[in-house]
Formats: sequence, C-alpha cells, structure tokens
Amino acid sequence: MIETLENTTITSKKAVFLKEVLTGLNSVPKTLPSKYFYDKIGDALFQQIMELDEYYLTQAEFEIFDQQKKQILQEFSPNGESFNLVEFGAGDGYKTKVLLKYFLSQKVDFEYIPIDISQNALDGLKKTLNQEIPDLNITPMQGDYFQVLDRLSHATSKKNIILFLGSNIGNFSPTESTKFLSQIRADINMGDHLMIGIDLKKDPAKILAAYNDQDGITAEFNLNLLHRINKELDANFNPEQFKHYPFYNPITGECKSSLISLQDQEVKIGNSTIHLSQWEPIHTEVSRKFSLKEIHDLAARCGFCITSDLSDRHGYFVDSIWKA
Ligand code: AVJ
Repeated sequence: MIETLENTTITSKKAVFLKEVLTGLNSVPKTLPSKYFYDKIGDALFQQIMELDEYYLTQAEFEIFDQQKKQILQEFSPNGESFNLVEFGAGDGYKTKVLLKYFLSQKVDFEYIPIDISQNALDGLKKTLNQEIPDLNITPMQGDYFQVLDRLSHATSKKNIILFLGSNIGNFSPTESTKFLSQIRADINMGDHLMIGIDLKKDPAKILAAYNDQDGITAEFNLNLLHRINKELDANFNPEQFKHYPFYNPITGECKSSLISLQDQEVKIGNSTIHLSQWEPIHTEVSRKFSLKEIHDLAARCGFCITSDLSDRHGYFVDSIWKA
C-alpha cells in the first residue's frame, strides 16, 4: 500500500518535471526552470560554486554576519526576548552558523527552524548542526514555505524572524518577488522581522565573472540540467553540443544564464522531439541584482519598513532587515 502511494508521488513528480521541461522547450525563446538544477550532483556543484573566488556573494554575506552579528542580534532581540529563527531554503548553513553560534554565546533563547522542500537536505543539516553546535534547539520542517509559516504565526505568540539569504530572491521575476514577499508579510505578525540577503548592482565584469568562473564549475552546474533531464526523463541531450553562456544587463540588473546550441540538432525527450537551431539559446536562470533604491521600493511595495541595510566592506552585497 505504502509502496503504491510512494510510487504515485514519484510518478506525478516526474510528470510535472516532464511537463515543465516540454513547455519550456516549446516556448520562444526556449527556457528551462532553474529549480531543477538542484539534484544531488547539482547540490554538490553549487557547494563548489560557493567556494570559488569569483563567486563573491557567499564571502560577502559571510563577512556581513561575522562583522555585524552584534547589531543583527540587537535588531532581532533588543531586550533579550526569545524568538523563532525561520530560514527559507537553508542549504548547508555555512553562513547561518555564524549567527547561530553567536546567539547561543549570548545566551539568547531561540529555536532554529530551517525549512526546505528537500528532506534530504534537512537531514544533512540537522546532523551537522547537532555535531557542531550541540546546544542548538533545532526543528527542521519539511514542506512548502507558506504552510510552515502559517502554522508558526498561528501556533506561537513568539516573535518570528525569517531569513531569506544568499540572493535567492534574484531567481524570481519582479512579479514573483512582490507576490512572495507580500505573502510573507501577510503571514507574519506585527513586529516580526525578515532579513533578506540581496546581491547589489556593481561592475558588470565582476558579476559576469561570478557566473563564468575559470574552472568551469558554473558551466558544469548549468549543463547538469541536461544530464538530469537525460537521466530522469529518458532524453538524449548531448551536453557537449551546448555552451554555457551568461550575460548581464546593467539596466535591468538581470544576469541570465543560457545554454547555446552549437549546431542544428534534434533531441528526444520521452515521446517528444525538440529541434534546436545552431546558436539557438535555452534560457536557464535569472540572477537579478538590485540597487539600494530598488530594494527600498520593493520593501515598501510589500508592506515592510526597512530598519537597516548591512553591507560588506566592498559594498557588493546587502543584508536588509525589514520589519512588519
Ligand atoms: C543560489 C540562486 C542565489 O543565482 O547566484 C550560482 C545560483 N547560479 N551560480 C545565484 C547560481 C549560478 C545562485 N542562487
């Protein structure tokens, strides 16, 4: 019985994946959804990306936490009140750990609630944190961000602090970000906080290098999408016939990644056949960069007040603290 249920879930997940891939590849221009980057191999490649010199985002946000953790705690808990620390898409916790350790050293009473769609990621995170920070009160929650948030804001009178780090907001279109952040605003209580990490507009060369590293890790990360489709959807992409090509538009702030077809080719996916012309792009990801003014407008549009903008010494990145 259980097996049947599980199989149904697996089958329908696969059906959704297939449908989204075919819809994207039948669009003009062709697109593939970036959320499918993150299978086991994609997770590991992103891990490697975060360690690259060119990928300044991680170091910048790490520096902000390391240098300004005292101020962050002061904003979250001015009178030492306890809170829930809810993180959306926690990943490996590399940056968050700085805050967790500091808060504990200051004897703050808080519960860390990482939320992720992937139970696998959460299990790994819980295991590492239990080893590294045994005193931490951690309650991972698997599921949709908003289900969990809704449960929390109704279940406790405790203050909620939401973390949405790493410039993950950059993957959303302007409409999607407004919708997502307004929904957070609607689900939390007066006085709750959101700390959002956002990559800033800067020298276009610096941005492009972050998405086109020397070692070709980002290229591998982008091409892994084709490998994954081959494995999971019975397709026959030849990844060698595609070139990773990122480009940055300083006006919109969009850094877009694409895969360019190196020749005329046909690809079979399940029962469908897709034609690609030579030099035809498949758009795979947007990583949008913001000006401070755009961040302030976004906060206002979604019903938040900004209480502070914390930046690294180069001014590459900002962790913006918003209050409901
Ligand atoms: C995890 C979505 C923030 O857009 O910078 C890194 C993903 N893509 N290199 C980003 C990514 C290519 C990353 N985010």
